[in-house]
Amino acid sequence: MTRLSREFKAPEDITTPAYDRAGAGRGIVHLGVGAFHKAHQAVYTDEALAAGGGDWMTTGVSLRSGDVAAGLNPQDGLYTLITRDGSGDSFRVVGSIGEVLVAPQDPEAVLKALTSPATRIVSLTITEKGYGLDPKSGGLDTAREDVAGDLDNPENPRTAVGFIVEALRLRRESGLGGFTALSCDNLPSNGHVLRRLVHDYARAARPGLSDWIGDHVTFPSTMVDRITPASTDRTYADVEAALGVEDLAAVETEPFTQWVVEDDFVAGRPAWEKGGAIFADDVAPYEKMKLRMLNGAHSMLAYSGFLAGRPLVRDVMADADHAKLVARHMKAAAATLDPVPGIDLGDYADDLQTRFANPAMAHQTYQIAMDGTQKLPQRLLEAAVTAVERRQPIDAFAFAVAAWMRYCLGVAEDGSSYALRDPRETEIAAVAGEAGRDPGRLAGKLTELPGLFPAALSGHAEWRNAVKERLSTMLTDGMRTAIAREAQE
Ligand code: CS2
Repeated sequence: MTRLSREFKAPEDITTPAYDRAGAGRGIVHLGVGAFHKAHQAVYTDEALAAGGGDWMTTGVSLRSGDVAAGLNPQDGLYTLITRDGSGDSFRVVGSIGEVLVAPQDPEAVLKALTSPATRIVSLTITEKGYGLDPKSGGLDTAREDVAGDLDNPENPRTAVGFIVEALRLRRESGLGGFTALSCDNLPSNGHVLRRLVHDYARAARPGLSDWIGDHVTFPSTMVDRITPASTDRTYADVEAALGVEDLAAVETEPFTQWVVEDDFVAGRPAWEKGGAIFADDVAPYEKMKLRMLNGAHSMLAYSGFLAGRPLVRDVMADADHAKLVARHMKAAAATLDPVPGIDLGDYADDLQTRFANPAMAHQTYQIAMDGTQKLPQRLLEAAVTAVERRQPIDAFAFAVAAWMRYCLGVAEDGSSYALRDPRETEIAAVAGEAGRDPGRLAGKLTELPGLFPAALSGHAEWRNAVKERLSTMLTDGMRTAIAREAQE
């Protein structure tokens, strides 16, 4: 089987890049090219290039492993995107990524791309833990090993923020302008977060650079949304069957896609609106809505679903009680939000449930369960604080948090163990080891993990009790019973 490459002639019904890929310059460097970027921003850029041209091809960067590069580079950056729903699959070949650099293998090449005069946007999908954020201060966690290492040796960065600041220093030195730094991760006010971290880092490593950054770099916030499961053998096999070509970079996703972006770019941007992006003055309300309703419900169903023996999101939705808890969660989350311009939150919740139930998507609960300590605050805990303040029901949030605590034990109900895949897993394992299956002790110790739970919850007796009781049911009677009981309330 030949491999996908620029020589490939696609069957007629398959969309392929309708623009001059080799002739278009590289205007974007994207840090963290993974399945999500390939199913989301890269498609908007592909549409923008097809509609209006421009020098907006992307140089991808992997900050850790070489896997994505090994898939994409031999294919000239091309890959197939499968869109799946109940009515069948559709395929298109996306061409907006020119090549992928692997930072640990060739950091010089990454700095060269970042300091190219053509680079005008540096975008990021590096996951929550990639930012080096100290949840307590909201600033840079200078005690973190990778951050501290970069601060000691800023010319040879390893972290995303380290690369950005070093690139900006070099750009200033050679008389170039700045760029737009565009965070596309699931963090509230992601642009503000990134701005703060970049300035904290610059002040610590490069005194004097911070003012220049203030004048030459913007940090628009964005809300991103497209459910993208990790690719599997089935993804590759389906592309082979449909296109007659081997594609080791293929990704699969759902039909729905959404991107709300603050229109604050220092040196231009692609016509992303051609791909359906929405430009808004303030994305914060959209982001909060998505984080609390979509991602919050996702995290709840991931922990409870994984432990209830439901490996896929759609398995959760196929169980009437569990689906009821998903709906309840979204409703409780919606009640913590202020009105969102142009959106009916009830309709939004209905649409989310349809998306979660997509019968063609194999989205693993175990995938979503990853990195809980990085996700809980913005998805569940902030909403719970608002619910407490407004004297609204807290049950949905208490159930979700109890499910995470049960998950922290690292042992399934059949006694098999699993990896937590959380940057704080060593700390969690120590806590879980001490507490064992005693719900009061386990809940108490996890609640006291430094920097995780806000005082408004950890010091709130009713909240603590609501969590502990649910955790107790989960440990004594099992997750399925806990779900059934909760659905009756
Ligand atoms: C999910 C998200 O893995 C997760 O934590 O909740 O990746 C989710 O699928 C996306 O945010 C949807 O846009």
